[in-house]
Amino acid sequence: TPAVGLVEFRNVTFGYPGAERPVLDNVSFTAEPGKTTAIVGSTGAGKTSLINLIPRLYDPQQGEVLIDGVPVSSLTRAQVSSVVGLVSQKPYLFSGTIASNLRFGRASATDDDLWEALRVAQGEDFVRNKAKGLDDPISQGGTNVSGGQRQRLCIARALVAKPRVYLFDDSFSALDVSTDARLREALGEVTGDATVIIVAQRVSSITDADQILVVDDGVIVGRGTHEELVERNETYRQIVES
Ligand code: DGT
Ligand code: MG
Repeated sequence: TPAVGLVEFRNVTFGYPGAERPVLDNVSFTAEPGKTTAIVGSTGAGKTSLINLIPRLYDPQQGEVLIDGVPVSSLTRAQVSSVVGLVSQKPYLFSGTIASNLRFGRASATDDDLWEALRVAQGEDFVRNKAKGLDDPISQGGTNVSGGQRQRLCIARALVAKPRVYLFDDSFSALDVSTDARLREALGEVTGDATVIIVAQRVSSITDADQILVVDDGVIVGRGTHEELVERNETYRQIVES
């Protein structure tokens, strides 16, 4: 059955193996299809740890992460990956070509699909300027393209896979403000009824999110819209002002 992509955390507590204290403490929230959930918080707050639990990079010690009511712990990583597209904070490209990197996980994608994903990810121009276009070589780790280009290729890769759940971990930080704004607008048009979860350093890029979760030291200390949080959440106000 095709997944809808409703993501739910139920009282999730998680600590890294061998660490003394958990990095996430009793986290509960729901991220709905067709909506954007943003996660903000200072460095080390636990944002990456939180979203990495969704594709099962780690499993929580307590509580449950569910997709469409099914605990992800009952699914294989491959099954979760067919529903969830993670653009990680350290975007990774492997040795090959631009096309092979973009097709990772969806070998059947056509060149048109790749160009469409690049258009949305604001990577179309720089790929067109490459001597071999989509067939231009990428070195191991993507060291022959810039950090911002790496980010855009990894965003495009996620778009090519057309997941039900998009996870963007600080994926727009290397983009200038106007590119960020254009990308977010194009993204809104193509993600449609998928579930979008965005970890953001730059609050200005997520003020229009349907729901914002404020994470501090592994705990959700606030949730609401930008307007609501500015009004009543001190931690959020500090992040906005910083
Ligand atoms: P950021 O990306 O700098 O804004 O920070 P967050 O909010 O993404 O924080 P996160 O989840 O990377 O780290 C939360 C805490 O967990 C922090 O004290 C560092 C620790 N931590 C992160 N990754 C690992 C890991 O792989 N192993 C261990 N033992 N600790 C980790
Ligand atoms: Mg992080």
